[in-house]
Amino acid sequence: MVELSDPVGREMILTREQKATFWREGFLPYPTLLNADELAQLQQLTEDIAYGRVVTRTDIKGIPVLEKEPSIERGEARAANALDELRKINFPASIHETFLAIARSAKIVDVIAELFDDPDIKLLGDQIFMKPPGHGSVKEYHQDSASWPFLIPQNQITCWIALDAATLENGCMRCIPGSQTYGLLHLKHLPQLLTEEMKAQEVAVPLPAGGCLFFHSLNLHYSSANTSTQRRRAWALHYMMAKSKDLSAADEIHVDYISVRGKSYPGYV
Ligand SMILES: O=C(O)CCC(=O)C(=O)O
Repeated sequence: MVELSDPVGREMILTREQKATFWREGFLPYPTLLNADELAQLQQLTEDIAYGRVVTRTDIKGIPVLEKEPSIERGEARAANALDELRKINFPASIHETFLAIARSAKIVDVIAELFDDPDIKLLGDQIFMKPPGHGSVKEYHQDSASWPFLIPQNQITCWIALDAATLENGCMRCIPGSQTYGLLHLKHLPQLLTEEMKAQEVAVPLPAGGCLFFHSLNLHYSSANTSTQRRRAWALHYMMAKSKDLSAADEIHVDYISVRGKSYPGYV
């Protein structure tokens, strides 16, 4: 159902129910985002980057663009190919124009603007979690805001796009509904919070390739190790309102923020 009451007077993409679900649960599955061409292009690009056919920078502000799986790095696992050695490709939108074009596309940023009720949006960073078959490692429970404690308000939204089908076996996302209302938690307090009772509330979000999950930066989420034979790549794009403040100190490195919709404001990000 299409709603007609967007603040800027255009048709809304999300239903009122979807928007309410996002703010109540802290996440919203959105099973069709990329079309087959976009998906094929992005899958190919991850291969081209891994095999060195597309030459990228080795780092951005000292943060490496390519990160290997720890077990590969330690020589404890062997990957069948260069693609499946990788744990992450950092900052795709800052290293390749195809990623940047999709990061800026209306089909994503209009949804983000609707969720924020704000037309002015910036990309604060992005990464591809590669989760290779067999040795793709766990991503422990965390809140994304813990990586950006210098941003105020702590109100960011990630669009997590499945570049392969994400299943229970290969490490789909798992979220704790409502946990975005807890505020920013210290990592050392998570073991006390994450009791069996709490973990029983976890919602697994399998997605088809090309689908996405929008989630709030304070929502607790997790992905298991990939114990299957199927690769699970996913591109996480982190967005914020252009009227956010950046209090980062010199040792808090981040990429240059990219305006993806609407205006920028002096004194803000
Ligand atoms: O893709 C994953 O396995 C983890 C993603 C994640 O934790 C994030 O995007 O914050």
